[in-house]
Amino acid sequence: MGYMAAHGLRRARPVELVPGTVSVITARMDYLGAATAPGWQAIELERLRRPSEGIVSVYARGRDYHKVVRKGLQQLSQRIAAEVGPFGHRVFTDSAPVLEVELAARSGQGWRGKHTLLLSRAAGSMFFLGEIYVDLVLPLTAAVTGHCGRCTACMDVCPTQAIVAPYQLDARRCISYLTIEHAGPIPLALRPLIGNRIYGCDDCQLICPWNKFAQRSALPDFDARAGLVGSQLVTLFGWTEEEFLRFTEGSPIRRIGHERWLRNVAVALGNALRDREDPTMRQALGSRREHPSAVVREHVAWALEVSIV
Ligand code: B12
Ligand code: SF4
Ligand code: SF4
Repeated sequence: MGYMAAHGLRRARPVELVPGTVSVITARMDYLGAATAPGWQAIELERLRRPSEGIVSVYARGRDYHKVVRKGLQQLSQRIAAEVGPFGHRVFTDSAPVLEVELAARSGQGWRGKHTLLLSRAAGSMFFLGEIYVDLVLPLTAAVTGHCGRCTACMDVCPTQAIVAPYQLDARRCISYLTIEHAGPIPLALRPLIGNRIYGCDDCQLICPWNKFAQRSALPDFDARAGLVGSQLVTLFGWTEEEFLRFTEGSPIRRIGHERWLRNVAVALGNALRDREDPTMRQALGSRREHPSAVVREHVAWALEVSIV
């Protein structure tokens, strides 16, 4: 994530990113799939207790949000242009040096929860953020007050204790960082804490009481794809590179590539074996012992070793 330091204060100064920017329109897009069951938080927490199942975090089970949010923001820009005439603008979502949570908080989309994500009374936190930088003078919307109160549930539940203080995250400990952004070996001390989370992590949001108000998306884009929910680790570990690319086409998961995918699933298999001996899992791991990637080989060896103890 070196890009954050590289961009420095440009991240906090919209006009340096897009000259001529006068206002920023912020937006949220809810991403729970339309078919999400009532009581979904408990259902998701239950998955964590099934070590042989691989968990892909909720936001990544459908289509890549970058495309979906950008398209929505472009449509919104066109509608604004139809009302006010042509205007200078650029849309962003997680694609540029933009402090999205801070902008959303300052413009009243919600408040920053202690887990650092944006949280709203009307929609919890299960949404993406996006912005339109515009050269129009717009009336400012006011920030809202926070409603975390004395709650610390997200801090307490975090498996790696990555939320080191309220509103402060040590990304190096966050499972989302470790399984998605981080290249190379996952630190040994953190591997057992990752459990069966193979892409991202939702724990701090699953436990948050405000997420009972999380909204379902009206778009089919965020419907969960077959294979990404409820699959066994052994099946996911068996995907060839070609299958990985096919099953993750148009999904944000594709970005991590097959090697990191195998690394993550190997960690989860090691954790499952630690919970209960299983010849099928051991066999699956064994089949990748000679994988061309040193990172995969090392994680496979760790997974096979750790369980013998
Ligand atoms: C880097 C990043 C990560 C990192 C670090 C996360 C973090 N909390 O910082 C990792 C990989 C860990 C991560 C994980 C996740 N992420 Co992320 N991530 C980002 C990204 C690209 C940048 C965030 C960032 O800048 N962090 C750095 C810190 C320092 O900045 P900050 O916390 O925003 O706020 C500080 C500054 O604003 C500063 N500040 C305030 N005013 C000013 C003024 C000046 C002048 C300066 C210098 C600073 C400053 O003070 C604040 C407090 O320290 C954003 C998209 C974006 N471009 O913003 C998505 C984003 C935050 N992530 C998102 C999501 C969904 C997730 C996950 C839930 C995914 C998952 N399920 O696995 C997890 C949640 C983990 C968590 N509890 O945060 C969404 C959040 C939506 C929401 N409801 O808030 C975003 C907004 C992407 C999007 N477009 O929707 N993410
Ligand atoms: S996403 Fe997971 S690891 Fe990261 S802060 Fe939240 S609970 Fe902790
Ligand atoms: S779990 Fe509690 S402290 Fe954390 S964001 Fe939600 S309300 Fe705030």
